[in-house]
Amino acid sequence: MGKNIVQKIFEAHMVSGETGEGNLIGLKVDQVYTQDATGTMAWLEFEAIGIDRVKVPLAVSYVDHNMLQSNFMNADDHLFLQTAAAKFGAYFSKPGNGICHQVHLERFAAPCKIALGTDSHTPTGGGMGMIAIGVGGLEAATVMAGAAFETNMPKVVKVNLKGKLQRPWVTAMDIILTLLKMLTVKGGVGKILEYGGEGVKDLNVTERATITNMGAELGATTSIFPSDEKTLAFLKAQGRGKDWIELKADDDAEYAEVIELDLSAVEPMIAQPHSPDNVVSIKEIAGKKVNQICIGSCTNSSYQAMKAVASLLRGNTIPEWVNLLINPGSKQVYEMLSMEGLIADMIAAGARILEASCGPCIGMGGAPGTGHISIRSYNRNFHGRSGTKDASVYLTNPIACAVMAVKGEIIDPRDAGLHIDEIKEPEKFLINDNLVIPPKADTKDVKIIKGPNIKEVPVKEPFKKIIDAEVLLKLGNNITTDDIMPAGSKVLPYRSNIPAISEFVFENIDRTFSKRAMEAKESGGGIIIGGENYGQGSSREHAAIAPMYLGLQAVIAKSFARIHRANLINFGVLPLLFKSESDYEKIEQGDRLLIRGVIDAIKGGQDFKIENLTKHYTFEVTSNLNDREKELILKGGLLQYVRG
Ligand code: MIC
Ligand code: SF4
Repeated sequence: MGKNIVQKIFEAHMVSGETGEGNLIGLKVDQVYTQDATGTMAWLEFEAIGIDRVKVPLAVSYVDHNMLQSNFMNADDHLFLQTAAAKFGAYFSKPGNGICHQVHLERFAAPCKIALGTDSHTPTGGGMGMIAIGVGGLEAATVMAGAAFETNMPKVVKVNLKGKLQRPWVTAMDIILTLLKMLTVKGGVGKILEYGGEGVKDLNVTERATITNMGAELGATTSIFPSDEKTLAFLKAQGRGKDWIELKADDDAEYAEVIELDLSAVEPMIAQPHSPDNVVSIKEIAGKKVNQICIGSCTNSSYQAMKAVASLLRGNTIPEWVNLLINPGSKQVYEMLSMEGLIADMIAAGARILEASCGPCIGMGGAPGTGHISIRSYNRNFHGRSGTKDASVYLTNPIACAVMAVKGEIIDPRDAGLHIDEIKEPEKFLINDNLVIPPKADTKDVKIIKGPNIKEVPVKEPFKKIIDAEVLLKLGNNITTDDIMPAGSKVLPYRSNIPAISEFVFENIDRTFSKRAMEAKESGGGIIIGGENYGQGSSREHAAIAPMYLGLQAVIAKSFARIHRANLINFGVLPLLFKSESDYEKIEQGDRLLIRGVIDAIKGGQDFKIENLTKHYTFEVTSNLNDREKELILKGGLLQYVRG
């Protein structure tokens, strides 16, 4: 029987288990990378494990999220990360070098490798033909310390592309928005999307990367493209032709499912507030006046995309009611645009050019005004994520963004009467890695420097036989990690300080949460009730550690997003699933729940009977843990498990 791409890479990296849907497998990992907002925890966790040097062939620590230095905290974190990378043998990508996913794609990603990153958009590397998976910091730390990456084998779904995009107005972003419309933010859960078919050759590596990047919004474990001549051309242009290997699925490869997509039928699309799957064609909502446009982020920051934006802006000017912000994704792209005078075109049109970092995407500056409409070429438009609760954030392709910046309203780019040059990726990129510090051989004299805001990683007490806890909050479907642990310029600097950041848990949903949780901690702790896809979005393990620090014992939900579920388990919090959805309806905030025989249930059949002491009825839940997860949750979490 023929093999698909995913099977080929997995089999070449397998150290335990067998490929086959649902099986627990152990994989040898080639590359691990961290970014600053999740990296401080990851490197503190690596230090706590007590290993001298990373054991993976390549580790990179990036700084790209916490770039607004309004006091000492972020700068101290950067220095901690730099000295930790120096101590433990990782590359360090300095602030200013760019967004981790874009830089990684340019300088390190390679076909047939497996990479883990402490960020949910790590699948960007799938555009290069690698398996790139987003994980929590502790997962990354244990892999860097030499462990295999253990996971249940996801379903492999083929996305069969045919035809060609209607260029130049329709872009790769419209492909992934079309898929989000078809499949929704839950559509990829438990799946790897493998792209194939004739249409693949219409897309270059950075376009493929836009699609795999935003596959995270489908909830997919990752997404991957084949490695072909386009991959070779990109690697050669990056001076890395030797990293190329061909990778393609066998003709008779099998898939759990096949999704057909005709590229020639894809229209310019836009995701409306407040979810990346709330997608319509731009035409359907044309005419709305816009206040802010943001172009860039890890989704749409390639040289090609930025040059197209510059070509559209050239000779035009933005109207008086529009603010245009542009954040190129990497220093490489930024430097090239500057040398070619393209930044000048953007500035002349009225753009505010930001540094090569995440910026407004994560609410690190650039928050829209009250009730404003912000159009972004980014990947997430969750409620409040921009930093302004009542702003309406829309997501669309970078060319459409530039057109809307000029016209001041939502408009199908094909109807705007503007000129755009047809632009391709260059044959040679400018290579200047002066902001990347390579690992050193001798690290014994290196001192790790920790500023006063950097605190130890808290750990959880292992479970007792009984959980007797209060329902602190009942929530609906698709709760994001931004809802659980908000980001933004006020909160992000506390990423290395769990006691301080825990005060912001669920801040945008219920301001009293952390206070109530702390009180409940004294008398047995808390339980959260969630709907479908609980914890979608970011990989931030703070959405698990901070609630754990506040005494959270369990989350009972209809279903969980993959990374958040793993983060809960890694920090000793039980993810429980309702057996009957009608029980979800009956529970209310404030109910007291009693779960007996917790340890036996985890070790045994994983069926738990819960008594609702307030409403006097019993209901059943299950935990669905694999053997490794059972063991580590019983120890109180992954850190205690790896320390033995
Ligand atoms: C995001 O896009 O939500 C982030 C910020 O990049 C996160 C990581 C984080 O919260 O630090 C992600 O995608 O994992
Ligand atoms: Fe940064 Fe936004 Fe990409 Fe997350 S989605 S890595 S915040 S640019």
